[in-house]
Amino acid sequence: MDNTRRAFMKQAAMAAATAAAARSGSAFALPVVDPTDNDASSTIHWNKAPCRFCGTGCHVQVGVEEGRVVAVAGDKHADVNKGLLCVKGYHVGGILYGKDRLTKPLLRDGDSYKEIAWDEAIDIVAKRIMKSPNTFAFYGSGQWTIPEGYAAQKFMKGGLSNNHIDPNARLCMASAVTGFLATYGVDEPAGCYADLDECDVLITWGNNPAEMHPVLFSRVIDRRSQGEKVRLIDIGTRRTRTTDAANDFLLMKPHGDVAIALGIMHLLIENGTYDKKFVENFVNFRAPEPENPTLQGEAISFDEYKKRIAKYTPEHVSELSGLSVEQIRMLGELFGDPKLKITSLWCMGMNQHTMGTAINSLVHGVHFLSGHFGKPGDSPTSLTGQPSACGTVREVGTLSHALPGGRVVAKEEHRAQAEEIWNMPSGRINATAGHHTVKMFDQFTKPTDEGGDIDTLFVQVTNPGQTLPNLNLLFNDKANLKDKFLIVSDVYPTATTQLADLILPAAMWVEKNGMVGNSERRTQQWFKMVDPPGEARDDCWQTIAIAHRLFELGHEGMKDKDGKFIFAVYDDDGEEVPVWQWKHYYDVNVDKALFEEYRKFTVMKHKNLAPYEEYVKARGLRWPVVQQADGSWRETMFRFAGFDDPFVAEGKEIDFYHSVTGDGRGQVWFHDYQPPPEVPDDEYPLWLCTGRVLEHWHSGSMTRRVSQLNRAMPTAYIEVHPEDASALNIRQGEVVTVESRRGTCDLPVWINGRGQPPKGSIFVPFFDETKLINNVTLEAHDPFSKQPDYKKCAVRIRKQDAEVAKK
Ligand SMILES: Nc1nc2c(c(=O)[nH]1)N[C@H]1C(S)=C(S)[C@@H](COP(=O)(O)OP(=O)(O)OC[C@H]3O[C@@H](n4cnc5c(=O)[nH]c(N)nc54)[C@H](O)[C@@H]3O)O[C@H]1N2
Ligand SMILES: Nc1nc2c(c(=O)[nH]1)N[C@H]1C(S)=C(S)[C@@H](COP(=O)(O)OP(=O)(O)OC[C@H]3O[C@@H](n4cnc5c(=O)[nH]c(N)nc54)[C@H](O)[C@@H]3O)O[C@H]1N2
Ligand code: SF4
Ligand SMILES: [Mo]
Repeated sequence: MDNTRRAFMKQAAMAAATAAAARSGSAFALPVVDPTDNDASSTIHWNKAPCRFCGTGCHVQVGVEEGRVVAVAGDKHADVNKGLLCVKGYHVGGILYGKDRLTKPLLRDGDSYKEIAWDEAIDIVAKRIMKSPNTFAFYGSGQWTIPEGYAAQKFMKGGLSNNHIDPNARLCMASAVTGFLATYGVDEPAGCYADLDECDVLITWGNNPAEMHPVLFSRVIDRRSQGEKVRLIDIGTRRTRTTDAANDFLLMKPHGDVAIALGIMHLLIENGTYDKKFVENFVNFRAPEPENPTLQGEAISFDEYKKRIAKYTPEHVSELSGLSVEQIRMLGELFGDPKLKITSLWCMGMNQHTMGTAINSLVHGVHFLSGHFGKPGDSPTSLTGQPSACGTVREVGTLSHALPGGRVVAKEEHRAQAEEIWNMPSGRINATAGHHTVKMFDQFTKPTDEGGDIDTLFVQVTNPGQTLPNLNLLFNDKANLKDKFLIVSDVYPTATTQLADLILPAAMWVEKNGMVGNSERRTQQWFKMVDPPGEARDDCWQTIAIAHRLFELGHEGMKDKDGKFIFAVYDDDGEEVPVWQWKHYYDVNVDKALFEEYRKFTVMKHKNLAPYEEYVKARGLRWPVVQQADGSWRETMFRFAGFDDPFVAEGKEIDFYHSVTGDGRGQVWFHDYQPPPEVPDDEYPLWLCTGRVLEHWHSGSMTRRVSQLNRAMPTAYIEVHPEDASALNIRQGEVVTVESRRGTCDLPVWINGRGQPPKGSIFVPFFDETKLINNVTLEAHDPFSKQPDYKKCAVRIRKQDAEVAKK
């Protein structure tokens, strides 16, 4: 890229991604170095790593001096971000250096904690598990590295024969997964980020990439600023930063997306503009069974499909969705135009949805029916939120029903494959799925004598005490249950550590080796660059150390068929390295050993990964990665498309080679519209939507400790429409109480703020641990994905009485 274009792209990205920080007067530096050549005269040593935060998966260059991260720059060699970063990326180094990092294991001692040695901490955990292995559960994360998740997975399903392992990605990507499985028979997007460089039309279905995937979004804004025509259509329930950049904003009612997708399909059929060739060659039609619907559903004919879709006329869809008839017709015409290249993007609006599986399948269906599929820029692309929700959760399969490489515990053949790779006796893996997240916490916070069958819970790299829905139901009751034991590995004190019985201090990001996988199937690797503070240690080491203590205590599951420790790692001379002892953990590359074992799973469902060393050289590679005749490794940009995907049958244009119907075809689903799980009424007259802001990462545990980010967005707030505010007699900045049937939260009011909800609707971000909006949200979830709906529930606003206001 020439210098002018680079400078320009920097500008465009900064404008799109960091306007908020700039407006609030906070300054941050652009990279002033070219870190790619380590200069011998400099005392700063540079190395590559993916950014710690979002699923975009930008690469940064990390500058280390005297054992500390002192600088961070965008990595111009990275295809994802080409040298750019958003405001969180530029400040990612700061997250290591909050003043209150956890540095010692802490054991609850009445109302306070006492410091204990690691050996004792590991022993306490192992003995609790030994006493009752089946009532133990592991709650993990899409922010686990791939080796961390793989170790946890093997420990639970292979070691303990216990499937109670589930990640926070259940709250995030589960509906995308079930949508892909129902449609393609295999998970994860066909397209990649290059679609954003090629599309003529970009549709965001209720997501806000200007703040949540800012560098990715800047790719589109950049094209536009250079005079290319890209039409941006933002469908959503509130105006956001993304709306500011959109040509069209289509304001819908909550759940309106389902009606809109059905309406587009109706018009494609009615106008005869569906893609006849695509339909004839590449798809089947499907619908849920009338009784006891399953994820697979049942086949229906195209005629039957036409009959069912007939009622979704623009007029009916307008009523259900709140869009005008003209807006629906406009969408129908766009998809009916074969000359356009249309990319759909979505994230939590469609996933955190009690019809999450359905709406995911329907949007894929819109693209199939219209033939907008299989060409660069013409693609339905589900975005991932966390840096490794794809790599660690979906690919490693750390969900309660899954095994690595797209395998599931329910299938005997799949269990046998895992047992073989793990060299474990046949029958070791339990065939029954474990508890999904909501169930897991429900069981953990229910008294044992009332059937609460989880009594020890290990939480790594996630903060459920702030981020689970309906905290009063799913988390806060832990405080009163003395026989329940909560173990939390984190880097800072959080809402979750507050109720912990044992706190384990963790090493984070470049304090350890790691690998993650982003939204576009890109697997990325980095090396440890600095030491963690105090006695903080890697999550993967914690798991292995607990496993080894169990091995010492005689737990049979910690042995393979030959009696060897299930996490045995060998050096180049074939000697076992005692990696369960911290002082030896970095004698070998444990990540590499685990990754090479995990790779064996990835060839089973065409999710092939390259050897570890290939990722050391690259800024990530998109799977499937296959070896070429000349020995080199080739990544895949466009899956299922004959021109790029190595697994498409010879001569085929499109091949859904994991088709659930076994005929290479994808499924176009029909689902009837259903209303949201809770709807405003006289008592609770407002919609509440929750989500995020540019400057903060989720629970804010990391970003609120970086002063530049914290100053830019110091507090959570409630966005209220001016007319609602005046009807309620509330003023800008006034603190009010948001109340639902489940709980309350006090927040300052922001009228005409960052985002603008329509009349009758409010929005609250969830990053602020002093203002827990999840006391208010709803745990209702999709029947297939079990993902809860954080995007809509019924609330009211109460003015605080004079007494409270004075305090
Ligand atoms: N700055 C920052 N970036 C992040 C994160 C972060 O914490 N901070 N987190 C990352 C993670 S893990 C995730 S999952 C993503 C989330 O990224 P997004 O999904 O883009 O963001 P949210 O703020 O969760 O979603 C809010 C949107 O939900 C839409 N919505 C509400 N109801 C409905 C509905 O019924 N249907 C549809 N289709 N849409 C609806 C609204 O239009 C609203 O704008 O962000 C990732 N990126
Ligand atoms: N109201 C509302 N709630 C939501 C959502 C919403 O839209 N609205 N979205 C949901 C979604 S999509 C998501 S993904 C979840 C996210 O929810 P969480 O995963 O609970 O939130 P995070 O803040 O990312 O939690 C990560 C934790 O790990 C710690 N940490 C960082 N690095 C390390 C490490 O290397 N090791 C260890 N052990 N700890 C580390 C951090 O300090 C932090 O406490 O929130 C969900 N909750
Ligand atoms: S867009 Fe996401 S991955 Fe890229 S710098 Fe920002 S937070 Fe990091
Ligand atoms: Mo997420």
